[in-house]
Amino acid sequence: MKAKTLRVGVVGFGFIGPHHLEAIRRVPFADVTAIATSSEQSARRKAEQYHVEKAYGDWRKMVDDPEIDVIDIATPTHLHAPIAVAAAEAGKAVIVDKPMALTTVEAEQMLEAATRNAVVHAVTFNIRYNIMVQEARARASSGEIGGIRFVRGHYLQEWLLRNTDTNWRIEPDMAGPLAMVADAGAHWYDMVQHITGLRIVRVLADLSRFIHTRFPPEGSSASEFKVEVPDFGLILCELENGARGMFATSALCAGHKNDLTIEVCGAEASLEWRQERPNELWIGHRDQPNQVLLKDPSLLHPDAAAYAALPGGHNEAWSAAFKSLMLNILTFIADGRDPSEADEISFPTFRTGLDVARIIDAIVASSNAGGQWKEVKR
Ligand code: SOE
Repeated sequence: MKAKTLRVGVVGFGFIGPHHLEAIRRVPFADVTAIATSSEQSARRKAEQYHVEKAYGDWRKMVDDPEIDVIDIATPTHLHAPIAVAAAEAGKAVIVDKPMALTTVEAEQMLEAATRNAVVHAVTFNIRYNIMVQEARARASSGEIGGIRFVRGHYLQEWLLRNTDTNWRIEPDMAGPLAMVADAGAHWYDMVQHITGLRIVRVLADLSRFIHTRFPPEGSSASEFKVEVPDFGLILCELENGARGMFATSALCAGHKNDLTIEVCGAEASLEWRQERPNELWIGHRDQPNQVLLKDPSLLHPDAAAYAALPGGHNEAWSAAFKSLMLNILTFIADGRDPSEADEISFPTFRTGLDVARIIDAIVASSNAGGQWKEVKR
């Protein structure tokens, strides 16, 4: 029986904040007891809607609240660093949505503050914890697919298809200079490294833009604006064992709702996972028919089956993955574990977030150099 209920304060309650709250509330020994948004009024309204005890119009007051144990940051990326550093200085565990920060410098500051204050720190690379992604990781890391030679994939969506589509994610001062290449790409770069156990060591980027001016929809208070970020990113990469990778990302692809795909090709077999078919894992063979493994804990590697709460045929996907990640993080905090003992596998810490930020930096450098191979500086 955990000693007491972990009291979590969530900062930011737009798209992802409510999903953080839901995942946290599925952990039996935790609760969201406070939320902070950009105004007292909106915080109160959302706190009432989600039955949250406390509402803050200023996140600093929530960070200073002695009755909050964990600060969970679900704001746009530009606010991650100041909130995370303040929370660490206040001695509170810190959970940050991905990508961790706008820049590597910010990420280093966040890791330094968390380390110096000896607080648990985590980044919600949630997609990793889909059960069949964990099956892919178990098979790749066990060596059963052979040495990794090639990874490929994409993260394609459609919500920026029209020139009237806008969102904070394409505003450089809120989401950085790469938009989807960093925002959605962060998931893929992390998953390559998580599944294969191999680091991305260099990249070559070709970034392009197709919509140069966006016109917010009728009635919007926003005015038309010149787009400064890429609409499309093509990334080649090399892994530390010499394997090669190929990634494409855009939110201008009609029909792709939330299409992250990753394939790992080994010397013996291939594995492919698609987020839009999350309970399946495709297994490619040379000397036997290919397989599509449907999530069934009785057929999975124990490390993957451990993430399944339901038997075969009962779909578990995006929300279940987020719950699994929050359970791993909050269990580690509730058990009073030493933050330096976090293994990066059961949950990604700021060390993983910083590593992905360094990959993104190398992509920026490659693009700025007109598409030259650039090393990931570690
Ligand atoms: C990007 O469009 C995005 O919103 C990511 O930021 C989220 O992490 C992903 O879950 C859905 O797509």
